Amino acid sequence: MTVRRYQGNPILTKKDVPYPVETVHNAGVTKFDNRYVMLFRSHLRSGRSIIGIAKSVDGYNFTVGPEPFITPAADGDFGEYEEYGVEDPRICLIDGDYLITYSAYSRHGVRIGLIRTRDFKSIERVALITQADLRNVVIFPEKFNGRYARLDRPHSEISPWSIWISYSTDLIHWGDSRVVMKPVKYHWDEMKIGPGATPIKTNEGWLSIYHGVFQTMDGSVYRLGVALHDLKDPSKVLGVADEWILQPEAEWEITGYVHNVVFSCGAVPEDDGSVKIYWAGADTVMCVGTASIGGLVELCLTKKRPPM
Ligand code: BMA
Repeated sequence: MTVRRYQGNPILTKKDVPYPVETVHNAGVTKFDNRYVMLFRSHLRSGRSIIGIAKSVDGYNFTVGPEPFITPAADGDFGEYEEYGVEDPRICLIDGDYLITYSAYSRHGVRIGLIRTRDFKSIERVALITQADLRNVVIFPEKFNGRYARLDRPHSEISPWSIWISYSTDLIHWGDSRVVMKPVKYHWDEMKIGPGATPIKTNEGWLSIYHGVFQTMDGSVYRLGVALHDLKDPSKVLGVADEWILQPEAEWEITGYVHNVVFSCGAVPEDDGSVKIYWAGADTVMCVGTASIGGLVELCLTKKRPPM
């Protein structure tokens, strides 16, 4: 088995949240101050989303903070573009700053906001870093020739839901974009793909955990897969594993708010060569499992499907 599910799943549900929410899902996770920090999305009864915070010593048992961590801004540009809610945070630690990318929803569409924190107490809204109809942005935790790099996921009818790379010198203005990976026809990820967790550095390359979607008579099935990007030039994809690494199987993955979904926004590499992968089951609860980083890299390099 590629990913070993934790026996105590689900690890976080709405019952663990001390304010009224309907779901706990799509969480970014990182380590800060000897703790695991999880930023998780919750649906309110209005149908709009906010982001909460939970902390853990072991990465499995989390305690939720008393207040939400990110709620839509009240005014200004952020207020206008977050009117319908904030969703799906990813966390990147770079040069001592924790960068949080999240989906900002409004009547103008969905775009990505960037928040910076150093202490997970106060936050600074840096910029809205994409135009509308672009989601799933993960920033690499290192710069390349002085530039930040990110994987993002624009969509067009001609080239649906593909993964692109973009660069920036200031985290605000992004460009030099190019497509790096596309869904493959009649394959588990044939309908959509999108970046999931912040890429993980390995000796062989940057390991990227992404989601892929397959359309069935019973709706979409969301699964997780892995790809490996070149260490020095992350626009180069060295391999994409042909097989998924995780699919909806547990009861809380196959039923819930949106059935048949496993969706990841975060993974934490450990010193022993394993990685804790966090995913939401059915857009309703948070789960965790472990995998061998070396094993995932090997899958990308030895059992490949073409990147495009
Ligand atoms: C995607 C996004 C995610 C969600 C997933 C499964 O398009 O909306 O936030 O988890 O669908 O419903």
